[in-house]
Amino acid sequence: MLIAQSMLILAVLTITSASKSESSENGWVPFRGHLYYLVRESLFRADAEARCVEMGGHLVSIHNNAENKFVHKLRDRNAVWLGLSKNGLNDTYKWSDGSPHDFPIPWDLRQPNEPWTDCIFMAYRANNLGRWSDFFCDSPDFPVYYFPSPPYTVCKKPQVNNEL
Ligand SMILES: [Ca+2]
Repeated sequence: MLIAQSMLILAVLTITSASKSESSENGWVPFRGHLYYLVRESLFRADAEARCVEMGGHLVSIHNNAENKFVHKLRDRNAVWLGLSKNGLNDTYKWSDGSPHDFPIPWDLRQPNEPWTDCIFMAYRANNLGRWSDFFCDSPDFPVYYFPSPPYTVCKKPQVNNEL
């Protein structure tokens, strides 16, 4: 009985220390070699990228389904800017951090629907599974269902060992 109790306590301690190591104290959250930060402030796209650069990173880039799921969870149901943008009508997308555009865009329902807009974000919806939408980069008139408006921001930077 005593052994069983000791093992239970050990298990609880192990779980506690594991979950603590997954979130760094300065608000950056690690995932597979990078750190991510949810900036809870409504910003136009250019200001959002500038904020991420100030913090040593860029707007988040996403390269596979696992990373998209992670960012979707981190954003906590807020609309958030992604680092992907398009150059006018030529349909050439690029990430602000310079990484390759190697992940097929998981468009939300009825997206993309504004070919004259250049910026990409995850819209607020409880059930959209982290799919993406296009919209103007600097419109003060985001529809209310894109709450918050303009969106919050997810920044990303490489994880360096001495930062955790
Ligand atoms: Ca759209």
